[in-house]
Amino acid sequence: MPAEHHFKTGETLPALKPGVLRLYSMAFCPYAERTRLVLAAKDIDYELVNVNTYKKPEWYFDKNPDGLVPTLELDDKLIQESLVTCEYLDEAYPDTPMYPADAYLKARDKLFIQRFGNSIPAFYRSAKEKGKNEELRTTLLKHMNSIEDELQNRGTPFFFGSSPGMVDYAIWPFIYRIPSSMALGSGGLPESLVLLHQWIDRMRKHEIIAPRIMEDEALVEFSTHYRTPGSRFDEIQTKSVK
Ligand SMILES: N[C@@H](CCC(=O)N[C@@H](CS)C(=O)NCC(=O)O)C(=O)O
Repeated sequence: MPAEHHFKTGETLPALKPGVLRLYSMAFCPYAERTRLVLAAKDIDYELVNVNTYKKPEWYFDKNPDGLVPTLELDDKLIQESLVTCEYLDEAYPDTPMYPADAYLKARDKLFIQRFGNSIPAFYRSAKEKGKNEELRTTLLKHMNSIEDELQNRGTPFFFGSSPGMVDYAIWPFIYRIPSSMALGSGGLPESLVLLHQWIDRMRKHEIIAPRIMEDEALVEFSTHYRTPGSRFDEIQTKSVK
């Protein structure tokens, strides 16, 4: 995919087309990637509008008062927060379900995603220190160990079973950024997390994931310049597809 345009301060909001689902995203955002993956897995047609999250267009706060991506828009409906957008899509487009039908198993999946979410601040903080903060690294490793245990308990190729589901898509964008972000230092994920490594290999090869993986070089280039006047939203060529 060529470099993507990101709307920034001063640029006009593109007109919304009636009945067409729109996703406000940002090419390098792992949260928005959750929504993009669920859209792809469910083969839902949508219009992609990327937002420059460093120099946000004024109109974006009408779409999301927190100014965060992702946001979904359909006619007069606006849905924010990555996990809420994913759940909305799962209910509004019930083909290719992302959760088990059983209410208890579904609750278990949601709890797992919620607990994973607790590790995200440690992920970002550890990445900022290139994995050199031992306490953060230990916290993050504890979360990775609990993922390994969950894979062991489930005994399935993906968390959802024989194909990826909500748990897989919700955690993947963060897991595959571990090496490029250096959140676990230069050693990365310990080899002892055998099932997690196997899951990563399976995910990398999966038809929905494979064409949408953001290359490490692109992620590193983006994060090196993010939140600086030299932010590179529109300049980085990526191979990933919508
Ligand atoms: N809890 C939000 C977090 C989304 C988020 O932090 N997105 C980042 C981009 S990766 C963002 O929009 N940052 C803009 C800002 O912090 O102002 C969600 O799950 O959607």
